[in-house]
Amino acid sequence: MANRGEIAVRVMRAARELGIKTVAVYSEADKDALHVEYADEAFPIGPAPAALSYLHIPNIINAAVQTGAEAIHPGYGFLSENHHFAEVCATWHLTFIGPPPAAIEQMGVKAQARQLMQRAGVPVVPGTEGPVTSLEEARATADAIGYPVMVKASFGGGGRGIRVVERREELEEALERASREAKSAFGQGDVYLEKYLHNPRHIEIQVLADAHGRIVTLGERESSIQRRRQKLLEEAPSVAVNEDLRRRMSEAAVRAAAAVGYTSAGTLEFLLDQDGSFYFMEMNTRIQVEHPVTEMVTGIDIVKEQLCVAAGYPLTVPEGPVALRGWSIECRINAEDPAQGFRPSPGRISRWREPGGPWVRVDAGMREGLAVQSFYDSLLAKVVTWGRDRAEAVARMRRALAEFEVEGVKTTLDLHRRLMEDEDFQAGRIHVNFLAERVPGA
Ligand code: MV4
Repeated sequence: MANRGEIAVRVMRAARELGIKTVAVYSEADKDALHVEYADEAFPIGPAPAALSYLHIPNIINAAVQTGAEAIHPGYGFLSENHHFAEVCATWHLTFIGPPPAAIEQMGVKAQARQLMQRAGVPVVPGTEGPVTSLEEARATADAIGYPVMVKASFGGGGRGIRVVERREELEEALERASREAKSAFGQGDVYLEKYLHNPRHIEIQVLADAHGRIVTLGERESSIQRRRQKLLEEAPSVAVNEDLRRRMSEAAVRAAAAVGYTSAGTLEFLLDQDGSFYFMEMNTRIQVEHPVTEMVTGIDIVKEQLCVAAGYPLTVPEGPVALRGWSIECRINAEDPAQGFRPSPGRISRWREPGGPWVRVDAGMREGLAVQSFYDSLLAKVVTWGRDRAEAVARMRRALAEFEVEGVKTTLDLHRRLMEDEDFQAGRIHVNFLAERVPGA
């Protein structure tokens, strides 16, 4: 398991259910961590900084070779979307539990992915075909689609290298600055144009594909509650998606996966406009943090499917459309201080009491007495609830959040408690700028 925290424990739980032995890797800072304790075996991979441990490919490969591991699960973040790492695993006859390296590479460059999707018949936001080649082309495209337009870095993603251009006279300067920023941030200055969508929703489709040609979709998740492209709360299904829209988005997701010869779990991220149009944003070629809400409404263990597919077995998902039942919500409990612009809040956990009871799942990587490291991302745990409908899932989340006690670090717990009381949230009236409108600095 080439990762740490809650996802490492979660993946090893699936492995254990399948009778697969597990090896945890850990940096010096994580020697007392939960995932180390949970594994059948643990192997040190270096000092605290991620670059010298969880991102250091030779140490990860060495841990696998020394322990006789047959396969590596990358989790999310770290090396999970590094196609070079997937190739190195293959070189060392280690099965990479994820998609083929080529699929990771093709979806990694945003502008290239966009072109690929257009050819696969997946709707993309109207804009330039590929990177902007001249000011004239940019002007012509912007005039055709209408202002405001968005300038995006080809090698960007996750919200970096993006700017909105309200009027024609601002275009030239915006292009120059966006390209300069992209060059310094991503080493590549290519930018492309898109029509700006006002307050869209972030809707994503979970895909599972095996090596025997089968691609299935597991419905949608809505991840609109974000700040600076960091998701905070996700749910499945979405109030904005009906049967017909779900079918059309799922069919587009299958075409996208087929276009890159996808296998394992993957997610197509779309922007859903207020008029019901949807557009490809990016494809995540990894298991996502928010996968549990899909598991709750489908009864499918996505990680177990990944393990089966990686071992060459067909998907165990039954034939036919996957039935969705009830509603599920996930709240990410991060060691951040929303009152201080979500600044990371490291420290020692002096009190940790998780919620429980009917239809409450807590995927945690922390426990009382452990220190929250500033070396890694701030996610401590995910609280996931299921209800027969959205109102019950919200009420259950309200009760679970009230039970959850964390002391020693500031967390997003209170923010989620406030969200459960928010009338617009309760009515499902959410979009990607929802949090920015309510929390200063979000
Ligand atoms: C957009 C958009 C509106 N119109 N593109 C932000 C990160 C990048 N991956 C895509 N993002 C957006 N692209 C067009 N043409 C609004 C956003 C956006 C957003 C998208 C998904 C989730 C959260 C977001 C927060 C702010 C803006």
